[in-house]
Amino acid sequence: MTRDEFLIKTIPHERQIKFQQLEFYAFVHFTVNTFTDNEWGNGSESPEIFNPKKLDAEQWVKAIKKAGMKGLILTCKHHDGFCLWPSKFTDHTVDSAPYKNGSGDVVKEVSDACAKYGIKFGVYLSPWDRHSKLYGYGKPYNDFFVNQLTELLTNYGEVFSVWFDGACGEGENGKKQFYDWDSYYDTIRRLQPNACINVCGPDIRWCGNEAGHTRKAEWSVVPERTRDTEKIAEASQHEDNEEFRQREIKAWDGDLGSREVLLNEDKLVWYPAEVNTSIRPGWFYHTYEDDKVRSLEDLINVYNCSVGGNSTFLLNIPPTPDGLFHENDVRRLEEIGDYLRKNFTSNILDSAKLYCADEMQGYEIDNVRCDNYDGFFRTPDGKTETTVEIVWDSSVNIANIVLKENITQSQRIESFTVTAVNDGESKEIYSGMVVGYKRIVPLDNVRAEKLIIRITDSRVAPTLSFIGVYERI
Ligand code: FUL
Repeated sequence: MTRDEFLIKTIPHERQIKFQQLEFYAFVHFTVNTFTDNEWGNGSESPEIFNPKKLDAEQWVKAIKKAGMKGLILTCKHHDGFCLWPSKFTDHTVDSAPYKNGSGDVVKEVSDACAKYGIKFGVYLSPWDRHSKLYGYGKPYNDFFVNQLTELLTNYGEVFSVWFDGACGEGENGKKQFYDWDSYYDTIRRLQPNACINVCGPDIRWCGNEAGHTRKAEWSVVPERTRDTEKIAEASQHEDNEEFRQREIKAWDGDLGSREVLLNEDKLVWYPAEVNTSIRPGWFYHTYEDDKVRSLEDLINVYNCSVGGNSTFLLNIPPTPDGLFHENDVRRLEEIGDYLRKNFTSNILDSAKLYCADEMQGYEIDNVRCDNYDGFFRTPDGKTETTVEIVWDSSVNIANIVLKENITQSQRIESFTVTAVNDGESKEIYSGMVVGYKRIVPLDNVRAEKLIIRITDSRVAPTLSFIGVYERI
């Protein structure tokens, strides 16, 4: 077996494919911090302050749906330990809050609203709990955590994601809590086998920053040790450990999966990136950030680089103390939805002819007209370069090109270029590295009668499951 043949043996689990297909989904940070104006609570906040008088989970869900998002992950418990659901394992919950006279359950309201509007529901449960007296005492805390996880994964319908943060402080005893990740993962696999475990988990990796940046080449096939959660969580505490530092792969390292990086790795995993960032500077709501909602241009750029850069995009929108999304955020979400509809609806590939000299029987180039993995294009093994021509009868205006590999066959394409031909004149208009699940090539109305897509390097043989060429409507 050649090295490249070994690399393409790593493929996604079904749950990872389904997750990546969601593409764009919401984070909602909401807890006592919303009322104290803080980003991190210390666990001593009184539940008395939690009283979102106008809370309307349907308003949140309708707004994210309009933006084209497919899921929502709620901070059911952040580092402060306050539970948005009436957990039986602590009284530091909505039960002790004035909200709905202690009979509220925000997790239920949000999961019900998601179910009503066809949005997937996910849970963020902070392993670091600054309120719990058990924190720092080992097993008793881990049991408590598993009990809370069990409540969330049993009582609120299907969960698509369990999002674990790496933050880990000391307990009141001055001791660090060792998280029993294996028992957390076992609980999730047992109760919600289709859920992906993100960040401090084996299914979806943190892209390495919270600003919304994506690497030029975001690889889904990476060394297994990339997902060593203990090491991510403990990274800062091991700075003096030379041997550890040499072995460690940090989530923010520049290159996680090129051939060179994988050269001496014998254990690889499918571990795709998620880009998580907030629509405002903070994760929680602050009035003073009402005029700091990120611009449409900025967010579209993050979208193109993440969803269109072989990653998923988790965008946080923090509700106000009233329990509503602020009108500025709602407006921006609507604008994103409008932009996506205008730019990715009219696929003019339908009116073009497709040519490729390296077609194989059963893997013809025309298979890329259908956006699924049932039919796809590929070249014969060993043919790592190929050229696809897309030809119209007369010139067209192109706003975006979308390329997708068939990731059930692993991630193979390593570099490609796009050339536009207009009035017989050729010009290379884009050169990129990976494609993976999806590559968006934003072009802003390039005129062309012909496009030439050259795949200039790939592992074993490139696949394409879909090509979209979009004009703006
Ligand atoms: C971080 C947390 O400390 C922030 O408060 C926020 O929840 C972010 C998504 O993850 O690690």
